Amino acid sequence: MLKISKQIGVLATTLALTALATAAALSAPSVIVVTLADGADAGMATDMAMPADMAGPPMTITASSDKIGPGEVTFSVANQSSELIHEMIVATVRDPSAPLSYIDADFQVDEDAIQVLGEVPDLEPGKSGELTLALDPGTYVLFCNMPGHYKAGMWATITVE
Ligand SMILES: [Cu+2]
Repeated sequence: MLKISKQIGVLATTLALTALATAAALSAPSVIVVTLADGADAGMATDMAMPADMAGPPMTITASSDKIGPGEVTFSVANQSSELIHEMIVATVRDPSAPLSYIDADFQVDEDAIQVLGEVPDLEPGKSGELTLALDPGTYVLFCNMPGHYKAGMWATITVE
């Protein structure tokens, strides 16, 4: 009797684990579609001699949702530019009211001063890429760090809660 009840116990445990695995498989990661874009003659905006506010058409990074639940998130990133390379970097935002640390001489966000969680780097025009991260509640910034692009407008924030 003891042996049989032990086996039933093992079976029950196995069934419970199977149920957990099935539940995990069913809750697919959230997907955020991210679009990277720039104006028709956005080549102007790469002219480093110009201040960002005079740099021609704005560059944009657009997320399909700015608020999601915690857990696995897949960023499906498409560079819609016809001529420029863009990228998407995901970083933790400790203080949503403060701008990211910036290196003026390089026209780039200082990636060493922030907590970068992952990126879809250097997407050629028309190309796409994916990044999956497990995100805890908090605020995150998505941005492109090709020189000049952050200040030209390529950043967006998302909230996980
Ligand atoms: Cu860019």
